[in-house]
Amino acid sequence: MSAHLPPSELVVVHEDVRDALDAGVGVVALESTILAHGLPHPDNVEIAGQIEDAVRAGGSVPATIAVLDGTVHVGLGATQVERVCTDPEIAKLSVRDVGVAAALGRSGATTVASTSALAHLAGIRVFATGGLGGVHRGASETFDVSADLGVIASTPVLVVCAGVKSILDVAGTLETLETLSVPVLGYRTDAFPGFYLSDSGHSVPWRVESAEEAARVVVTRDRLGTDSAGVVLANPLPADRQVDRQLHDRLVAEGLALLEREGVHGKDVTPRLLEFFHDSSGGESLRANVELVLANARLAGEVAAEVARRSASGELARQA
Ligand code: PSU
Ligand code: MN
Repeated sequence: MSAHLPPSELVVVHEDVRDALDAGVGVVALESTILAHGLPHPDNVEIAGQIEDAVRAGGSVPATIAVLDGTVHVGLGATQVERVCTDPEIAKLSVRDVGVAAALGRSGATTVASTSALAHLAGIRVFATGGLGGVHRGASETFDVSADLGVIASTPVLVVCAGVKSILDVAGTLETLETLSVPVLGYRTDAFPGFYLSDSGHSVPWRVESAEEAARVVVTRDRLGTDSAGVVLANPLPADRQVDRQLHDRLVAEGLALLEREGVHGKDVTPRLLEFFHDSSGGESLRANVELVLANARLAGEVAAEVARRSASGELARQA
């Protein structure tokens, strides 16, 4: 699938990313909202580098995506990553915000939704993150359903994540993914992960045993052309690395009460909760968060490398 890139004053693809795409090397998109709004400063700067290294260890090239002074960047240099991690003016941009930020010359970090959309524009097929946005508890009253779900449903990018947090309505999120025709694959698991927990208590419809199998799903779906939905690849923390369940349940209950008390809503919900978890878990939530993001980046690196390899050999087969 070739990318139809917008003009370069709007979207700049980093040289390393462009070279990798041209050479048929795997590329993994990375979101910047987890850096700017999901992980505490100053740890986020070092973690950003570790995430990129994990993609490389998986055999692919990382492309962290953000909007800086009105320009979309697909692939950031170290100074730009540092700015995303440090600048308090960095907004949180979902897809609807990207064009506005571009027009007004603003800067912002991209969510799962906007990162997927921009990755697709650049011809990137695989994306790694921590947790997906989803259906919030009480959504039947508040209508708070993350734009992540709708965008994944219409954007052919595979997203590696550790499920969704149990602050969300996990069952409702899975039902919505089914309604939107987004395939959900468990990586070596039958259970949909619960971010800090290895098992959310809900099952996944499909299970794959390897990066190679996940890549085969991407390439086969492309060749079949049934639809242009993305794929969710759910990668759980190993059971012995998950957050203690009692601590987890306490944090979720207290976090939800805090939102209520502070009247937090809309796009501030997730960042506020993450901040609360990091402040109140004695480092446990951060430890687990970092481990799962690194594991997802590594796996995404392996899947993207395999997708690239299969796509290249498909090209050769067609030319022969
Ligand atoms: N889940 C996490 N950490 C995060 C996010 C989600 O565990 O940082 C971020 C992602 O960028 C995701 C966004 O796309 O929050 C979803 O926000 P909302 O619910 O406002 O759509
Ligand atoms: Mn929301």
